[in-house]
Amino acid sequence: MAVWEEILGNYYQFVNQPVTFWEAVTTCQASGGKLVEPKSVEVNQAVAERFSAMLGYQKPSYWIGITDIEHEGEFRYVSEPLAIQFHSWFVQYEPSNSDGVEHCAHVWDLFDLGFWNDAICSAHIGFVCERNSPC
Ligand SMILES: [Ca+2]
Ligand SMILES: [Ca+2]
Repeated sequence: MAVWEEILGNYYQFVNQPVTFWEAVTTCQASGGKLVEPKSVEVNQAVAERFSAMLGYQKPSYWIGITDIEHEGEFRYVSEPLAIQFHSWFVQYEPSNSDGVEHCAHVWDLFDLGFWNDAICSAHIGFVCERNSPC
């Protein structure tokens, strides 16, 4: 796995390999972190910008650790059963729960950098892991 990079006091791994949402969750846990849970506009944008820079300033698509799999429309963090404190849904259009099957959140390269969509959890995209210490 890639090195842990410091951003605003936490540490992140950027993985540009297509996996499902739950594969991303377990891979981050196995490396001692969690799937990234952006809790401020500053962190959300800084993480998106760093991943974009890694990709030569293309926009990335990647899972974030937020799901409404238990109760439709109630988005919670994967790591703790709390309603999300911050969101960056693409305004007025997302979360759409399209076809009734979109329960996993991601940053989508279709949108301006850093905006979120809800997608089907079995889609394959990259992911970002987060933890609060470098090792
Ligand atoms: Ca949903
Ligand atoms: Ca959607």
